[in-house]
Amino acid sequence: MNIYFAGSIRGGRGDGELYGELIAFLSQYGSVLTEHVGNDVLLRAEKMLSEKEIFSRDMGWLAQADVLVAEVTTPSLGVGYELGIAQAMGKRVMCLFRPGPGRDLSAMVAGNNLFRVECYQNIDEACDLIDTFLAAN
Ligand code: 6K6
Repeated sequence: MNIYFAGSIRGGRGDGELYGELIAFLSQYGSVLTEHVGNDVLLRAEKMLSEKEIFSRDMGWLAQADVLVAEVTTPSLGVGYELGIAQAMGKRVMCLFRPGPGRDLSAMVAGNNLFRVECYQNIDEACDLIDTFLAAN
């Protein structure tokens, strides 16, 4: 299975370590095409690429993906764009959101019946939700 993991980069890196843990868990199910999203060392190397190179490579990976798993707690324009494109491409999409004070998930995600949107509080809960989603393949 090819898995595209989406998480905030320029929207804010507050959950960067958590993305790394989710990617490590997802790797049990297949190949995670976007490992750099959860790894600040790999992400630094991305800065060598032009904006156009990043965009076309990521869109190519999204086309190859069987599933998109997005962590949407930190709002990100790039993640929102990837979600819309994944929907247009007919991909299975899961969005993971950690509710908390001052956090309000966009209705364009929360209200989209084509996405599996799940709330969680900790990594163990997130992994259980991923298990259920990917097992129902
Ligand atoms: C590194 C540090 C700052 O910028 C970079 C290089 N940028 C990117 N490298 C790889 N993927 C990217 C980059 N910018 C956006 N993306 C894609 O969009 C990823 O797949 C993320 O899921 C999403 C993040 O979007 P923003 O708007 O939060 O950056």
